Amino acid sequence: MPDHIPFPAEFAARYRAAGYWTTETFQEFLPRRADRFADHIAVIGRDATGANRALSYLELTTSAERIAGGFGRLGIRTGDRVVVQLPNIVEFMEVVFALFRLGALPVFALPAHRSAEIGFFCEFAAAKAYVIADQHGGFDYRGIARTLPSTPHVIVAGDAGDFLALSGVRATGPSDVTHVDAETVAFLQLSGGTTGTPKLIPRTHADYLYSVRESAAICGVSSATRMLVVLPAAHNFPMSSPGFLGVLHAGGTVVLAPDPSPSTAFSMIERHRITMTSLVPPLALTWLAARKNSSADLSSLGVLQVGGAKFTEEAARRVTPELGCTLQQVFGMAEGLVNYTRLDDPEDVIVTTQGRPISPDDEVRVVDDAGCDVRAGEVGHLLTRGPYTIRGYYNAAEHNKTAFTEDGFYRTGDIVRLTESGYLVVEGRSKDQINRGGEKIAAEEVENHLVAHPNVLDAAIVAIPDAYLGERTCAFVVADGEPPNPIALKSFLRGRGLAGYKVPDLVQVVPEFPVTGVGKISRADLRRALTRSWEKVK
Ligand code: J2J
Repeated sequence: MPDHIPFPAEFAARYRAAGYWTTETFQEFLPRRADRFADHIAVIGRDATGANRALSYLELTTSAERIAGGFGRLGIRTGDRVVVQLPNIVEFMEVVFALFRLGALPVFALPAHRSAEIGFFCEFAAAKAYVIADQHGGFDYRGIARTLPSTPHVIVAGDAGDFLALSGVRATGPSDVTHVDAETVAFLQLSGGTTGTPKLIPRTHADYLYSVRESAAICGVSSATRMLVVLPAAHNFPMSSPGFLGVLHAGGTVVLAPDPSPSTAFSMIERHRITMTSLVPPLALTWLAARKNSSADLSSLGVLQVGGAKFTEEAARRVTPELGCTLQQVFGMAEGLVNYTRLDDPEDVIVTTQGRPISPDDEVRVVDDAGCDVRAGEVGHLLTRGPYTIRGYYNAAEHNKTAFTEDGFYRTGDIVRLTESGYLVVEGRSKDQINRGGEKIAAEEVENHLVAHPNVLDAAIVAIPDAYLGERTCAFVVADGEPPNPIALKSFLRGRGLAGYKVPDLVQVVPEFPVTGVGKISRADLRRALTRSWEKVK
């Protein structure tokens, strides 16, 4: 695929020789597991109609094969992109493995995305189809489908209305399969982004499967693992660290939680004898609080993974005593690098660090503003390169020039420190992104939407500290004429089809932005100045 920047030949050769990259692809991933684990239950969860279902490896494989056949008849071919926006329902698994079977590329949208994001993904990736559930969490996804300008095939799990029903797409016979190469792109993940438009992350079969296999080993996943998927399954963390893919790799059982509330999750843990799950810090805090008033039997839960945003040491120390399981901190990114505390690490390491990389060939550099390596143990910018970290975003030549160094290191935008034993501690962030409880918001993207309002002259989004979410967003706005009403401004953003989590928590109208130095200041400086002025107000 021309839009994908491949690994340089000498690196690819090294990763192959080391056995990291194999010839296995996602096309045969599930059929191979079905050969070994045929009648073992692969996935338990609700379907789009709300019915409970449990599918064996064989049943999931057969179902994915039929849907692949149906997609093929619609003209979806190897290499085509398909935007998938499904909640945690069994059709998510069926559809994703159907696309893998065809060698078509899922673009993993999140359930929280709305028409602004989906319209962009469909157009930017020139998607052949958009797959949704009819409704979820009180929202009707068919409404988004109606806003798509050049509507691709819209395929709906549940009540399709005017669109194509997923149930009707299932073919009777198996699909025609064109074999794909392990070093080609398997799917596009989403980046939290730092710029005006979201970025798409091309991951290859070989690089991703390497991270999945190693993650499963590091996290002790086996055919006895029963994982509860609480976070949206489309997110890189519950997908691959080790995620549902790691569990299916090992022949275990994936259980899909319809919602992340502790009451739902605790009863599912008890009923399904769940052994592991993964959460973002705010959810972990909610679970800790709810545990006090719950008598659910959580004794099967061996490992609770927490990642996506910084988990405070104070909260981390409460996990084992209060939930009775091992904590694993996970510091990862959809671009590649994933760090884990190991299950047998001493408690101090588990509660005070964000883990160490998966691979001995993950290259990690901590550098100062000038790009020079800092002294051991000092704080700096994290740069990384390795066998499962991308060399460039999809179709983003300009952005790639700054997002990666000339020698191919990804600039993570994270400020970290390396401990003597090679563990990473996340100390902050240099990128213009807000991490709202694990949900990433690119400041510039929201600012662009704000300045489209007739009464907004200029806007700057900054993060404000929050005990529960870690950070919330504040929009500082300079008015053009009549000052805009904050509530009206928020509904203006929703009306533009922006995902709810990107709508600022607070809007402050200010007469002008602070000027920090002579001449024109950068937006990054402006955001820093506004963050400081916010700290003073508190
Ligand atoms: C602090 N910041 C963290 C942590 C991610 C596993 C786990 C998480 C993600 C993920 C993932 C953090 N402490 N423990 O893809 O496979 C922030 C950093 C990082 C960014 C990446 C996985 N864990 N972060 O969160 O692509 O700023 O991936 O660069 O969504 O989240 O975000 P994302």
